[in-house]
Amino acid sequence: MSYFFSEKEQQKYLDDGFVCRESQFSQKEIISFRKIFESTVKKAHSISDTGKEYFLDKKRFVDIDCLTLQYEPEPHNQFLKVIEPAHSLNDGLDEITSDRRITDPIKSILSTNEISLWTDKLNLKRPKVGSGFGWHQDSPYWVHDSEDVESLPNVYICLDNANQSNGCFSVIKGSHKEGCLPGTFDNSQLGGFYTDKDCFDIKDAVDLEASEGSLIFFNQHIVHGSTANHSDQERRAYIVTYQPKDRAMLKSGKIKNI
Ligand SMILES: O=C(O)CCC(=O)C(=O)O
Repeated sequence: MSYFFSEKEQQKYLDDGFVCRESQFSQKEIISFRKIFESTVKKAHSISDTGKEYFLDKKRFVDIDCLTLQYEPEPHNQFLKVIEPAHSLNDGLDEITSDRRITDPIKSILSTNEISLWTDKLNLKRPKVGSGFGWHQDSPYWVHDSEDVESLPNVYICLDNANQSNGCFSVIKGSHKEGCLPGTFDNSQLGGFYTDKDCFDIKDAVDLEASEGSLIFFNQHIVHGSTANHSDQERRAYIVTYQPKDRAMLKSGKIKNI
């Protein structure tokens, strides 16, 4: 069985900057993924005290070697928001990052049969406390570390049903075509990483409501974000970014061929 993009999907990815494939994993697989996700979160909490804590725009971060833990803003700053790179805490994630339902479409996007990992993150967005992600592109975060920012496609793996009330993933359709866009200038520390609102049309926003086990493949230049989780439902996601084989990963500089 192979899962490469059809010509239609390939064209949609080029035109829109994203492709969604609904319900790619069984209920049994989703339950197993969630167990891996939660055991990774537990591990992150257990080592958090050993790291170096710092604050950017009042947001709390902890670095432990190559790992970065990002916490929710106050008053919820004991809740984790993002763990990156997550695989460094749990080998169980390798089962997911090497699954052909994920890697075949990535190979279609990169037009190569051999790929490696760039980075991977667990986004927790817990019920009632999970904050949103402002409109941004990933490429400006990576452009100084990657020699080839054009070759860093992402996949967003839905671990829960995602809709507007729990803060589903949203994209600005077609915004990937402009490459790296200017950031905002608001004198904050992280403002430069949020995309200047004059550089895209909010009318092109698409809320990607998707069921658990769905996969959203998206371009590293697409403007994306999501709102807070106001519901009592989980909205967990695992986002993995790939590149052609034999290339160093973002944080560790090591190579992890898939
Ligand atoms: O999890 C989300 O809804 C958005 C995540 C995101 O924008 C990111 O990790 O770059």
